[in-house]
Amino acid sequence: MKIEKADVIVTSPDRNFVTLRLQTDDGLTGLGDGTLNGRELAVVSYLRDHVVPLLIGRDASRIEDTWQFLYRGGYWRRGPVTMAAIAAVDVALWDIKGKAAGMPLYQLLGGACRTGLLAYGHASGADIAELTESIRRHLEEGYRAIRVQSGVPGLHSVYGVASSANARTGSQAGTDTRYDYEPARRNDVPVQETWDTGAYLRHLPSVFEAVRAEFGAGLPLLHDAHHRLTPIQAARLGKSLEPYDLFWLEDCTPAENQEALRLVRQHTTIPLAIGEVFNTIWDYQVIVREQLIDYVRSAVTHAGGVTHLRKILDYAAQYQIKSGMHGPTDVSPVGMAAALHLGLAIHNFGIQEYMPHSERTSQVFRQSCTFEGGLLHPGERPGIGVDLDLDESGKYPYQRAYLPYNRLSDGTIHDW
Ligand code: GCO
Ligand code: MG
Repeated sequence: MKIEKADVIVTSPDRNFVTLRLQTDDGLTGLGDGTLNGRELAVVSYLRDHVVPLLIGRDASRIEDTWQFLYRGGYWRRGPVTMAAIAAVDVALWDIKGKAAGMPLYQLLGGACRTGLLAYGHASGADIAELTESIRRHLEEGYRAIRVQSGVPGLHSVYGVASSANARTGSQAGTDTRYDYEPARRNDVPVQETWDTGAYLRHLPSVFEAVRAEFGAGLPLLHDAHHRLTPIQAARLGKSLEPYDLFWLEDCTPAENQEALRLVRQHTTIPLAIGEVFNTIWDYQVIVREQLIDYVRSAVTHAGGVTHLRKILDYAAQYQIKSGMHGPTDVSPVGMAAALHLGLAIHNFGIQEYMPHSERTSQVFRQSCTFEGGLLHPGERPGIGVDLDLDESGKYPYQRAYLPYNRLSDGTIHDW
């Protein structure tokens, strides 16, 4: 089973996706996601110029060996571009192995540990009334856990609050009013936004107070602070949200300083989720060993594929830390499918972020996953269960798109 052909496909059905398609001499194909939002073409070049030439002729069944070859053999380790490229190869090889075995990937990983994966959806609102409406719609669609992001008085736009009112409250994938939660307006040059941490910290507890009053004590609620806080600010936020019993507080500080979380932990019992921008097990070394987090946020796509993320999650399992894989629409349907297979097979699954892809995206990537009763399932097709329609993908050329960035009122650039 030798790799005979490797194509890197860039398509933009509403947003950019980078997909590696491997083909073996016995006619099997495998897909892997290497999408890195806003830096997509760096992964394309890494794959096309430096990885694809090494793949041709390799034994497609040797997944671990190929992973080690690309990671150790490349000299330059880690980093989002490298690890997204390795992830694309890894997932494509798992897809091929599943097809060769005639089994869905989760069976190769040990079989299902549960019937489906609890998913959280993204509610948001410029104010409490809009937010309430958005949460209600998500509940109607079957979500059993909800991420809550709110506008802040005095700030024009806030990360995580969908940019159009339609998108915030009209939901349902596949309709024009689809909730494209993309937290921020993507643009061919980064849009500048204004940020005020004090206003945010003062406002947020009242949002959760209102949501709990409306929806009761039992609904799992999550929140993403998107790396904006200092350790002591994060500690304060955690304490002030404790009465509202959050499922997690995500990315409270820019966590490349892993030690910052010691300080946060000293002050609050709020569960912490970290790691969507991490890409290797080394990024988790301190925070897992010292039990400074409760959920691992890495996506298969950004953390070296199924092979590497499984190792991170097995390490985390020793400390009762669970998965909370990143799943915004910038993870492609291929990356999402891989995540669902992994989530089904590991014991320490926690929750899965879920934001349905657009109708156009789903025409390019034919998916077999289902979302029923609040639970995701990857389906039973051999491999990861996603097909790429090459004719459709060819209709949507790459479009440069950047996330926005923040400045404080005095002009200082702030963390994302
Ligand atoms: C999330 C993330 C995303 C990121 C986006 C950046 O928790 O879903 O924070 O919204 O901002 O994936 O590419
Ligand atoms: Mg996040």
